[in-house]
Amino acid sequence: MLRAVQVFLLSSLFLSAWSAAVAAPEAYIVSPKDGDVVTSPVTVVFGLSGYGVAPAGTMKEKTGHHHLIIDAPLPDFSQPIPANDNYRHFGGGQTQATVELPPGEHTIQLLLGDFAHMPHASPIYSEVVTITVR
Ligand SMILES: [Cu+2]
Repeated sequence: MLRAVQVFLLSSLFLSAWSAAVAAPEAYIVSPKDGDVVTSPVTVVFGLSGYGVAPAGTMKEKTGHHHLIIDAPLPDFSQPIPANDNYRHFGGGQTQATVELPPGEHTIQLLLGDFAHMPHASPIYSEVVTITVR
């Protein structure tokens, strides 16, 4: 019985270590939440797991910087991420941003870019969050 418990504990330890090692990196918007009604300016908090945040220009494996996509679709992954009001770069390594948005419904989404503002080979992007600015 004790032996069975030991085997079980060891295998679950091994499994959790293994799944942590192979878990896909993930970008997510911590806040606001999907469906939130907010006032402008809106502070958007960026989340990232499995990868690190590094400023643009820093060539380091498994890192990138955040891009906030506002009211626009994901861009062409084979090109550098556009830079305009709809695709905002946070090349300083910022993990949150405060943006002015006119009243109405808006979508926001994160896309990680590498040192050269390119999406990664397996692009890392968040779910789309829809908010309403009062
Ligand atoms: Cu960029």
